[in-house]
Formats: sequence, C-alpha cells, structure tokens
Amino acid sequence: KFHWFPKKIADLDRCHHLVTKFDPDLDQDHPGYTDPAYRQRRKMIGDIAFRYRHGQPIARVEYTEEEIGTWREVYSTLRDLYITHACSEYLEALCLLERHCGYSPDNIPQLEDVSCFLKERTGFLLRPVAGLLSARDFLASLAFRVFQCTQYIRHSSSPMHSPEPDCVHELLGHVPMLADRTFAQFSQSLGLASLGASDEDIEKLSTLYWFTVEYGLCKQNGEVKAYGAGLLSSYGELVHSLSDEPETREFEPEAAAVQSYQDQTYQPVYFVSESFSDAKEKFRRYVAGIKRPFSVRFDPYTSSVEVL
Ligand code: H2B
Ligand code: FE
Repeated sequence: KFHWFPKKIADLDRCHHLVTKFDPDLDQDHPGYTDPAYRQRRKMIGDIAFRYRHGQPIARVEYTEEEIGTWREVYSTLRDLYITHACSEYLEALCLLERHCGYSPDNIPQLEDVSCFLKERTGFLLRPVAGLLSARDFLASLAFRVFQCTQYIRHSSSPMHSPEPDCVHELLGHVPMLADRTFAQFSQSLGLASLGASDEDIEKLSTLYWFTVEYGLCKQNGEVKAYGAGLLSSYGELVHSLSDEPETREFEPEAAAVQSYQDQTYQPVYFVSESFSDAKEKFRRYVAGIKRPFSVRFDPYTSSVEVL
C-alpha cells in the first residue's frame, strides 16, 4: 500500500496540508506573535490561497506602505551582495524579472505576473499557499512544475529574517532559479521521485531539497557561488556560506540525503555542485536506487503523470 498522490495538475487542489510550527499564531519566537494586526493581515492574504483552485488567476494583493518598506529594505541590501555571491543563472534571471515582472525596490511583484513569466521561460507555474506546506505536498507540486508560493510578507520588525517562508523568500530566493531550464528540470525530477514514496524516502528527498534548492552552492569559473533560495533570501547566511567559516563538501546525493540540518540557524555544512547538469545527473542516478513498486512518467501535453 502506498500514499495517495496527485495524477493530474488539478489534483494539486488537494495538496494543501500545512505545517504550522512556525506560524505567528503558534510560534512564540515569530516576530509577529505579539502583533494581532500582523496576524490578521497574514490570515487575510492566506485566504487567497485557501480559496484558490488550479487554473484561476492568482488574486493580486495591494501591499501596504509598511509592507513595501520591508521589501525595499531586503531588496536593496541583498541586491548589492548578489553581484559577488549569486550564481550567473540567478543574476541573469533577476535582470529579466526587473525588466518584465515589476521587480524593484519599490514594488512587491504580483504572483500572477511572476507565474506568467515563469510559464514562458520554463513552464513553471506558481500557486498561492497559506504557509509552510508538508514536504509531501510541496514536493508533489514540483512534479507538475508547480511551485507553491506564499504571498504574505515577513514582520516589519525583522526585515532580514523570517522563521517561515514568505514572499521575500519565494520571490527573491526561489523564483529567479526557477527561470533556469536545467534547474527547473532538476526541481521537477525531485518532485517526480517523491510521488507515492515512503515516509522515509520523503524525508531523504526533503533533506536533499534542503541542501540543494534551499542551501546549495555551485562552482562557476573557479569560484563558489550560491544558488540556494535560503541563502539568496538571507543576507547573513549568504555572507556566511561563502566565508571560510562553514565546512563545504562536494555534492553527493547519498551523503546530502542523510545530513542533519538546521532550520533555526545557519547550516554547519554546505554542498557544492560542479554545475546544475552535474547535480541533475548525480540525482538521476540516486533516484534510480529508490524503491517504488511502480514508475511515473510526466506527460507535458496533459500535465499529468502516467503510472507504469
Ligand atoms: N512550503 C512552502 N510554502 N515553501 C517552501 O519552500 C517549502 C514548504 N519547502 N514546505 C518544503 C516544505 C521543504 O522544506 C522540503 C520539501 O521539506
Ligand atoms: Fe524555500
């Protein structure tokens, strides 16, 4: 017996299971915990996600001056650092996003516009989500080239850090990388490997996701650069990851899948890939070793998976 999983893209309407441990309503360390107005606002924006069904346009949010102020502070601080710290694929995509998608210090881009942009670049779509999603549901979405994306923004008292994913993390961390063809393929293959997988394999795949998509480093022209979204959306950790403090290891899926990680502070170790194609190829070999009583194939014409 194996877990239910989505077979067609509209089935993602059923992949909405949230993990609430970092919610401002429950997590006493959340900077919004003592701010009822913030919690109310986050809930209102979260309702867009609860009402959303596949195929609908994503409702636009009119962000307040305070919210735009938070965005501006992160955007302008990080932007200067990207030149030296971000991989070339990231920089290229950010440039396009600034030209075509309303990325700027003074504007929080709308998910609907970003989704249309990604659709043209790599076929990825965004769908709104109300918070941290379960690993199983989150990974399943990637199988359909759908990225579940939060739309609310972090608390203004803490512009440089958020305990939970927010639109700064998604839009500045994840989105530019999803505009890269090879990275998009890598993300989808993580997703396909997760469909119907055992809890144990989901745990390993999320850990792999953690050390690549969230905290991955890669080599470029003899230098090490960041491509992980958790790094590219966090000033402190981005600097830390490329300093000589942390340990770095060559990316090996077998090792990365069982490495213990930190979701409260900086990572003690980072994995460095030779390139995205190299990471993709190594991952392909790793996946071939995962036992499932069936195999899956994605049909791009219908955006559905065939179970073989
Ligand atoms: N949910 C949301 N909303 N954003 C994420 O980036 C995210 C998630 N990452 N759920 C997932 C879990 C990741 O940590 C892995 C797959 O467990
Ligand atoms: Fe993330």
